Parts: sequence; C-alpha cells; structure tokens
Amino acid sequence: MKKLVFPPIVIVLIASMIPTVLYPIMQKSQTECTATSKKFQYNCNVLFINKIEPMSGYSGIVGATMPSMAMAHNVRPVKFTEKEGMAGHYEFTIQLEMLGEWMFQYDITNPKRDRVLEKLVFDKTKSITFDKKHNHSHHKNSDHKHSGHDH
Ligand SMILES: [Cu+2]
Repeated sequence: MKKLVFPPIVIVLIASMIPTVLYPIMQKSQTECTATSKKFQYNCNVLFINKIEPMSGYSGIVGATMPSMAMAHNVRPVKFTEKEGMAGHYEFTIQLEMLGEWMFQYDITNPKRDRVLEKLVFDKTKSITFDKKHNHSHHKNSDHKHSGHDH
C-alpha cells in the first residue's frame, strides 16, 4: 500500500501566506486637525501613504461617526483635495457635532476605490491620534473606552 504524504513544499507555501493574511492593509492615513472659530468645526490635513510612499492624485470624500454613539450623529461628508505642490497631502474642513472620539472614514474614489479608517480624539483646539494617546495612557486613564478596540 502506498502512503499519502504531504509534500513539504505545501507546508512552506501555507506558512508563507500567513503574514499576508495578518497585514492586509497597506494604505494608511495620518490626519491632523485644528479647530476653526466655528464650534466643532475643524480644518484637517491628511497624508495618504502606502507603506512609506506618499499617494498622489487621490480624490474622494471623508465622513465621521462616533464609535461609542453609533446612530447619534449625522456629519455631512466632505471632499478632500490635494494641496498644490505637496504630493500625498490633502485638506478639508469638517463640521463635527461634539468633542471626543470620532472615526474618520475616507472613501477614495480615484484612482481606484478604497476605504481608509482612522480614529481620532478631538478636544477644543485639535485632534489627537487615537493610537498615540492609547499607548501612553492605557492603564492610567480610567475613563478610557474600549469600544472598537482591536488590538
Ligand atoms: Cu457623540
């Protein structure tokens, strides 16, 4: 009788596929916002990067929701536009409805459809990148919310 043996090459192939499954997202955004003189309105700059490469020529819209208050807000999505002479850097003005933790959703339509999510915490003057804040205050901040926490 012939024994059925898994060729070693199959195991190697499966093992080499795992990192791709763990890190499917290449596209990233880095958003920084500052308050305008209007209540809860912010001027934002966003850099789109793919690994380390700035991504030029994008167009699309950005919306915002509150992960902790799923249906409570109705922020109007706005267009983001690339800044002249600054490849990969885009700007927009968005009207939020309160301070706190917002999830920005970038819906890119050109050159190809894509969606990038970024969590930001807003205070009266600016936005703070959620991950940075998180790393520095994990066990100290008693009102830290774990909704949408995905580590
Ligand atoms: Cu809210």
